[in-house]
Amino acid sequence: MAALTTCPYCGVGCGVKVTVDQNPESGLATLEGDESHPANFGRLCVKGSNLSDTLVHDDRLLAPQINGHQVEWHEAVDHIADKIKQVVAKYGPDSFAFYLSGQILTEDYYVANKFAKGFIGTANVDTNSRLCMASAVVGYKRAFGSDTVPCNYEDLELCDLLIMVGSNAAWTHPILFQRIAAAKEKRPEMKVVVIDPRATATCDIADLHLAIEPGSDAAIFNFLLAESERKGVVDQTYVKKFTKGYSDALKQAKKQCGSLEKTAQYCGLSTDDLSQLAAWWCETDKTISFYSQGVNQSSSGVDKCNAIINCHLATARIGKEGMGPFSITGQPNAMGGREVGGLANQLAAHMDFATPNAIELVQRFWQAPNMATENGLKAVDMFKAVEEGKVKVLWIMSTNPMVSLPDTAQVQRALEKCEMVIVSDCKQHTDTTPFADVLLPALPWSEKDGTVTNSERRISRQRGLLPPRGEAKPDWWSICQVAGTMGYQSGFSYRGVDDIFREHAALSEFENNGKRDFDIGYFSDITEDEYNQLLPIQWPVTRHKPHGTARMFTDGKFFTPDQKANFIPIKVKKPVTGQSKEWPFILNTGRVRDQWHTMTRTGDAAILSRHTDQPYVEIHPDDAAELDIQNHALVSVFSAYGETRLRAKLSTQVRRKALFVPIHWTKQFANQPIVSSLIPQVVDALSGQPESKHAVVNVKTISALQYGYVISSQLPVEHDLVYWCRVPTLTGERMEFACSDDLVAVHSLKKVIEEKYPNGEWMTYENPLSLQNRQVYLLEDVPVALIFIQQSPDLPVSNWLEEQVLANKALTANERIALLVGRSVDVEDKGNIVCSCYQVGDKQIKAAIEHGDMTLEALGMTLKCGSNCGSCIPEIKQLLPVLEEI
Ligand SMILES: Nc1nc2c(c(=O)[nH]1)N[C@H]1C(S)=C(S)[C@@H](COP(=O)(O)OP(=O)(O)OC[C@H]3O[C@@H](n4cnc5c(=O)[nH]c(N)nc54)[C@H](O)[C@@H]3O)O[C@H]1N2
Ligand SMILES: Nc1nc2c(c(=O)[nH]1)N[C@H]1C(S)=C(S)[C@@H](COP(=O)(O)OP(=O)(O)OC[C@H]3O[C@@H](n4cnc5c(=O)[nH]c(N)nc54)[C@H](O)[C@@H]3O)O[C@H]1N2
Ligand code: SF4
Ligand SMILES: [Mo]
Repeated sequence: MAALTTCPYCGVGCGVKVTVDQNPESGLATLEGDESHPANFGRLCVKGSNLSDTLVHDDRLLAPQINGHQVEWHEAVDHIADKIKQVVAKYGPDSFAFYLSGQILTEDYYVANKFAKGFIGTANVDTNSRLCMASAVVGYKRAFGSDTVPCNYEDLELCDLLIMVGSNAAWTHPILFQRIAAAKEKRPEMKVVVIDPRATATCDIADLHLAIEPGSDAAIFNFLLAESERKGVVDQTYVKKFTKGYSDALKQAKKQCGSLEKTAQYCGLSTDDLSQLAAWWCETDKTISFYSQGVNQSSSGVDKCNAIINCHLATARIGKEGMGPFSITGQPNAMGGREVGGLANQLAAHMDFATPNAIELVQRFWQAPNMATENGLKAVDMFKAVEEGKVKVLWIMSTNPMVSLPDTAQVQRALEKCEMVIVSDCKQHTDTTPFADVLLPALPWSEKDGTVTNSERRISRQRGLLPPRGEAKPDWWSICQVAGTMGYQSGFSYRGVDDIFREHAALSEFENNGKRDFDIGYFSDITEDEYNQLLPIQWPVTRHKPHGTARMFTDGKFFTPDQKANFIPIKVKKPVTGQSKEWPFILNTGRVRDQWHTMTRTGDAAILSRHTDQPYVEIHPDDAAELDIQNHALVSVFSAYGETRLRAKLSTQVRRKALFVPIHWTKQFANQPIVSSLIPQVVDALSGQPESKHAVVNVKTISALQYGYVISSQLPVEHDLVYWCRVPTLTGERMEFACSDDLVAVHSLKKVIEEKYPNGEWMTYENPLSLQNRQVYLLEDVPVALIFIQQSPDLPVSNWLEEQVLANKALTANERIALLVGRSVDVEDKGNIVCSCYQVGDKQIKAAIEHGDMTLEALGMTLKCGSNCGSCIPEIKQLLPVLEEI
């Protein structure tokens, strides 16, 4: 029977319909979009469609471990409980800290927050959401008095002007992007503006792309505020009745950004483009500003958010259909974390330590013996305190800080110094697990059970569909075990996940009476069955509003003491680090289409690796020419904090003197790919969010004597290589490498292969002209390894070649020759995969275009590309006009 659940990737929160295989151990039999879910109405993007391939099976962490030795749960729990008791007695409650994640479920979050803030007595509960939406939270709270997303997804379809600021939604929130694209296709008069220093796939639907100077967003919105006043589009009645602080904000905006020319110059834009945006802004009532990490991950992220919100308050474009300032969240449950208050500067259920009577109220509700009374440490400060020896026990849950926090060298020092690092994860090997003293096995998606909240405040169920493997347990359960062992059984003896949800709902309603926006009191007495049947619903869900709430602030009342929204005067600031002769490049970081974060789930799926197979740095061709960097060359991108080794990708999509590096690759996949190692721990003073989109760096080529790859099963890297990178294939992997010696590394690789597959034979082919060398290792005529080497870095890669190795098929004489020369005569070379769903490559698309398929629809008919999830449509469209000119 089909069961409904929610996608565990991005904050769109799409509904997924699955059937479980007859033998549940083997996974899911079918997986498709849930037509009844209001986020996606049945559609899934490429990551969602491939969820079955990314169930965590390989390298699963299946039992608790202490110092690398497998133990029983009760031993691990006793060990942790003893240590927490000991450090709290000796150094006080703040010697303990949780570092959580927007990917745990609301119920996990609730229990962690309660345990730390009510029972241990510390507010050192922070999360990777600090790196993600902390600035957006503070922006909303400063303006509205509460962390409330006013709009919903439908508004994105109803608006007439959509300003996408620092968002590459085409790749990061694909289903929402497709809803927007479909709305625009229906109503071409709807305008879309993209503000991003890079030209991205999102620009595909843009009427205007403003490739701004990095970090200059606030100036644009200050200018729009000044312009709104000049053009008379400020709603003076609304401003007077429902807001305060307008004139100060306007004064400040005019002071720095009153002039079109000066603002355009500051933002690196043409006056025509900026005035076009201002004209559309002034004439369009139904406007949404949709913002993401290009806004949040900045040393002035909160100010950027408030510069945007100011404009919406001034024009009363909030609380109505098709308008509002819309911060889109990244993770599947960053919103749930915000709701329970799982951040160091929140208390619980949208109450802060500074909220009058809140500490006493929560203490009474929890019956808590040791209430925390003030803010705890935010992520970056938390890791500093760990390094300083102030935090002695750190419990990391569902996040990979050795990859995602800025200045990973500092993170490593902190983890090495810490007396006890506990890591709860589903994987045995991540970049963080080697630093754990205690490893706790958690349930991944499909096994874990609970609720998540998406970007439009919609609570949905993630359901436990498959049986838990090994000794893995829910995260909430492990916390309750530790709390119980420390003597707090009464607060943590939940019978099941529904019990936790009811308590969470009851706290949201407790002595609330409309004072707090977050209220799901309607659920405080639902039964287990009702919880299991819960349909997606937008909070608040109260006894007066049992069907949820589509939009907030419809009555102009806010959650500040006088119910008026605040304008905030915004002083425009540049990013903290500036370019210099030593550090001439600005480094920007972000996501690629088919990978998720640190690749612990998507990294092993061959299909998802074909779109972008290895870590790269995007550099403008003119900058590359000056530095003599060729496309696909190996380069070192380095800063005062660290070094990465990447492939160069020449592209005019980045500005001059700007680089872009994806965040995903880790030491599990390449030798030195971690972009966060280059980024200083510069944070926004108000939100503590790191400036992850901005560092100053330099770049140079790396030279090697030999470049090549080996296709086989996973091989250990035993030799010192200048570069290596693992790319999963359908039957094993391709490991690309570069070495600085003349073939010593290749000999050592061959030895590893011979040891792994004894009694095989090598066939070798050397092309005397190109000096390319290809060696195939056969075991009873079946190729089990293939090594290719040449003296230049731009390696010819072919999916066909990869599919022949370990295919369990003996080769004919002709096939042997084809393999040695590296290509089959009768199999088409697809080129780089563009459409992951149907595995259609750019060479196939270009050929079809040459044969007359000049539209997306025609290509879809011929090759099927773009006709399933649609995530690749922007890229297919990019191929179209280029070839039309031929
Ligand atoms: N495929 C995929 N999708 C994901 C994720 C993933 O890992 N993979 N992760 C999810 C998560 S947790 C998050 S938070 C979201 C993030 O979603 P997004 O914020 O859309 O993604 P990013 O690529 O981090 O950054 C967005 C854009 O900000 C731009 N930018 C950089 N500096 C500036 C600036 O100063 N001003 C402006 N206006 N723009 C700037 C970058 O060039 C980039 O194109 O994605 C979610 N979705
Ligand atoms: N330079 C730079 N740095 C960035 C960003 C950027 O744009 N640029 N973006 C930032 C943002 S927005 C984000 S959200 C972060 C993301 O960064 P991380 O949170 O570090 O990335 P993930 O790979 O999602 O880590 C999740 C970990 O939890 C494990 N896991 C999955 N499910 C569960 C579960 O249910 N329970 C437990 N216990 N473990 C589980 C996974 O195996 C994985 O190891 O990166 C941030 N860092
Ligand atoms: S857009 Fe894709 S990744 Fe995001 S929730 Fe939907 S299916 Fe999952
Ligand atoms: Mo995020």
